[in-house]
Order: sequence, then structure tokens, then C-alpha cells
Amino acid sequence: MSRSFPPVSLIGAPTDIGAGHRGSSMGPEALRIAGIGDALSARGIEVVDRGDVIGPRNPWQPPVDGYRHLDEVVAWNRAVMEALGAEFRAGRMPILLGGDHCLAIGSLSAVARHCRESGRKLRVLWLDAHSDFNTHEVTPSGNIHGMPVACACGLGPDVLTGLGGHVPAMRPDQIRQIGIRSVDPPEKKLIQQHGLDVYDMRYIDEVGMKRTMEAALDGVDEDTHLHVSFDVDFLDPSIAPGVGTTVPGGPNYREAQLVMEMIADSGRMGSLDIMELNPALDSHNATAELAVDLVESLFGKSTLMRD
Ligand code: 6HN
Ligand code: MN
Ligand code: MN
Ligand code: MN
Repeated sequence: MSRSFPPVSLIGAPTDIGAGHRGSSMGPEALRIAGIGDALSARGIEVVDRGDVIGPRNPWQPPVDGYRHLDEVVAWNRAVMEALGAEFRAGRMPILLGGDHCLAIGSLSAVARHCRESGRKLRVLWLDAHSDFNTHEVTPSGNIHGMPVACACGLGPDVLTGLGGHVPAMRPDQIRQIGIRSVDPPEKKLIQQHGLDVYDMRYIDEVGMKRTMEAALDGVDEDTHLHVSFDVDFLDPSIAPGVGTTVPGGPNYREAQLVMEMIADSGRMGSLDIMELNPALDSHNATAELAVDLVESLFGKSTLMRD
């Protein structure tokens, strides 16, 4: 199967402003060193590295009113949203190199706006060990990387929910979460109240990854913009140690490859976040190299003999 992909722009967002561990600020450079640009070029994709967006330094303060670093998080997300918006307007596919997952508030805001302006349907695939559906009332940590999905659905401070000018940026029924295995008890209540579609590890264990992905991609058609938000802690920590919030019992290498291959087969991926890679916790950049390997599969590299 040969597929054609739109031109791709790499955008780094080197910050750990929304996390509880320092170090994901080094994620973009680790992904570059692992060869993300060359890997895509080698697949015949036109790639430009736009460099990094800039934002405030991490002051490493405790949470205030349930948010750690809210002002700084807003500044970084505004920069991310603007950088991605420019790529969509230019007809390019942005790949956001995080950075912690709070930055998905900016990327989801930009993607939602792109879909409103282009009249396309939006489907978000959230690959993560966590649901990231906390609010400042219930967060156990105050870390905003635990809140981006809630913010995108309109739950959160106005400065974040209103970033893209439309509240909520999206509806829960536009989102599918895959690989979930760590949800805080009050977060679970919120997820149930809002009807978020969660394919947790129990579901994956019972029905298998193939049927999970078929369900998550059901209804995706030629008018759909598929946004993939890949939190590297989605992967089992035995293969991906370089993240701040490891949770055992995640997808193994083959299951993760199948996820990526099935997304590639849909032919509808329009944007991608690669988040939470923490080189300070990694071993010889192995997790970054694994992430690049999986991204190659997202762009159609397949081990199948039938293509
Ligand atoms: N991530 N649920 C925990 C919290 O602090 O809200 C962990 C969040 C992790 C977020 O990995 O992107
Ligand atoms: Mn996450
Ligand atoms: Mn996570
Ligand atoms: Mn698009």
C-alpha cells in the first residue's frame, strides 16, 4: 500500500511547565537526536523542522488554587496553538514535539479551530495511560498535564478553555481514549458524567487491540481530521522507561505497532502530538528511539508482507 502524506512540520515545545517531574522540556531535542526528521524524509515525506516555540521558564512553584504554573501554562499553550494554526493554514501537517501533555490544550484548540474553519469532522485519539480529565477542584497534584482533555471539553479555567475562541473546543463524543489504566477516583466520576469513550487496558485485554482500534476508528471517513495525541506513557514502562509518570500494564511493542499501523491505514491522520518523553529518566535515548520507530509506523511503515 503506498500512501501519500501532506508535508509535515515539526514543532518543538521544550517545557515541563505542566508536569510533576522536570525533564520533558528536553523531549523535542531527544526526538530530533533519535532521528525523527530523517525517518520521515526517508519515507518520502516532505519535512521541515520549524524549531521550537518559546515560553516562560519553569519557576517550579507549588500549586495555587489547584493549578501549578497557570500563567506559564497559558503562555506556552497560546504559543503552541498559534504555531499549529499557521501550519494548518499552510496546508501542512503539524507534529508537536513535547513537552508535557498540558500543551495538548494548545494543540487541541488549534485542531478544533481548523476543523470548524474547514468544515471537517474531528476525531481525537488519545493514547495515554491517563485520562487527563482532572479539574482544579479534584486534581491530586495541581499539575495541568492531568487536565488537557477536561479543558478541551470546556471544564477548566476560562483562560484555557477559551484559548481557541470557542467553548468548548470539542465534545467528548469526538474523543476516544486508548490504553487508560490510571484514573483518579473523582476524575472517573467526571469521565462518566461527560460520557467520554474510554478503551482502558481491561477492555484491550478482553477484546484485543485490533477490535479496540476498529471501534476507536469507527465512523472515521474522508471528511474526518484525525488528531493523534500520543503520550509516551501509553506504552508499557518495560519498553518505554523515559517518562515521568510510568504505569505498569500498558501496551507492548507489538500492540503499540498495531495501533500505529491501523491509524496509518485509516489514511486520515491530520496532526500528531508526541508528548511526555523525559530524557532525564530515559536510558540511552531508547524511549525516544522507540517513539520514532512508532511514528514511522504511523506514517505507513509496515512489517506486513501484503503491502
Ligand atoms: N500525563 N492523574 C494524575 C494527575 O496528577 O492529575 C497524573 C496525570 C498524568 C498526566 O501523564 O499527561
Ligand atoms: Mn497525558
Ligand atoms: Mn500519561
Ligand atoms: Mn486537516
